[in-house]
Amino acid sequence: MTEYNFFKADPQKVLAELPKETLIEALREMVFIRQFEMRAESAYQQGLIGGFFHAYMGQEAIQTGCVHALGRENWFTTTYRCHALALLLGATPNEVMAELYGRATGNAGGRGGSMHLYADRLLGGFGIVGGHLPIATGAAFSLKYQNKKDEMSLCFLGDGATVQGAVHESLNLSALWDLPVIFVIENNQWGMGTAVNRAVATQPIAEHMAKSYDIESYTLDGMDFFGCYQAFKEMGEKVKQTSRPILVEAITERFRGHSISDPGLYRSKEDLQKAMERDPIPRFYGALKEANIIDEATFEAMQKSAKQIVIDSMKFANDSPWPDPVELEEGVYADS
Ligand SMILES: Cc1ncc(C[n+]2csc(CCOP(=O)(O)OP(=O)(O)O)c2C)c(N)n1
Repeated sequence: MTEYNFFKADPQKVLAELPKETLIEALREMVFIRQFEMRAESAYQQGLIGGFFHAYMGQEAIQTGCVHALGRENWFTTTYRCHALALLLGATPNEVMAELYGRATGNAGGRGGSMHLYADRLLGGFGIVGGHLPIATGAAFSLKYQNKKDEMSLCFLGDGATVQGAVHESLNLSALWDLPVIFVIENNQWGMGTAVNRAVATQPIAEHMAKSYDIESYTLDGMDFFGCYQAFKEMGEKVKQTSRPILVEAITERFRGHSISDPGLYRSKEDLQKAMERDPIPRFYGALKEANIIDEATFEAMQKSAKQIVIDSMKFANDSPWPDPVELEEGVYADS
């Protein structure tokens, strides 16, 4: 069992610092992401959605905390597990659901599906493991080149990706050139069916790897909104001041299989149950309730409204036209 030296969160400070509405909004977003994926999963099982589908369930506090701490006005990249980040960065539930349904009204015109979602500041969900780190590094280089000091590049990757060559090339260049980028390893314990300790030689991953590139690292409880929010806030300030990259490892656990077609037989029910006891949503809700920021009725109404928006998005998707095959080759090259 790896021992982690977690960033020390101070929930009371966050509760005092953030307006009540912002805290409720963050919880609403996490609830919404969960509802969205649960219902999309059932649509998949009914044959309404095809292709790949990787759920983010269990990991919601990380990207929600990050976006709240640093704002949307940065450049984001992530893996194929990208439903949450697209929704957090402003892609509408209708366009994301329609993309899963493969319809012309979808986020990528029905061409990308679940793994390739975009928003104004989301450069993509990417299917090649580790392949997006050079893109995140390029975004950071571009910001530095243009002397845009208020923005940074934020890149999410999995634990399994950390042993890919492109990841190390990106860490090296961003350290060498002092690029404003935060690489966030979401360690959900598994790379498909392989446990992280069977795939990655040195752990805690960020702590070890950052030393090789002479950059700072953070290790976070990725199932705690407060810790994620506070740590990203602190890191953001450091990156703005120093323009040095930071490597983060957020410890979490995915609640579903690698993708929807994975029954997850490599993980015992007891281990999953234990992980689910740390579910970031009830934890965050419990803390807000204790602080008298939210009550049960408001939480229930929040869940009900999320469900309704998701159901409406499914209807929108289902009623939308299929892409016209004549347009298949459009949108491949950018206009110069
Ligand atoms: C270069 C490359 N190799 C292999 C794959 C197949 N593959 C898809 S996801 C995955 C596991 C990645 O695990 P991790 O980085 O921990 O991310 P997680 O899925 O746990 O979020 C693999 C090996 C791929 N998509 N790209």
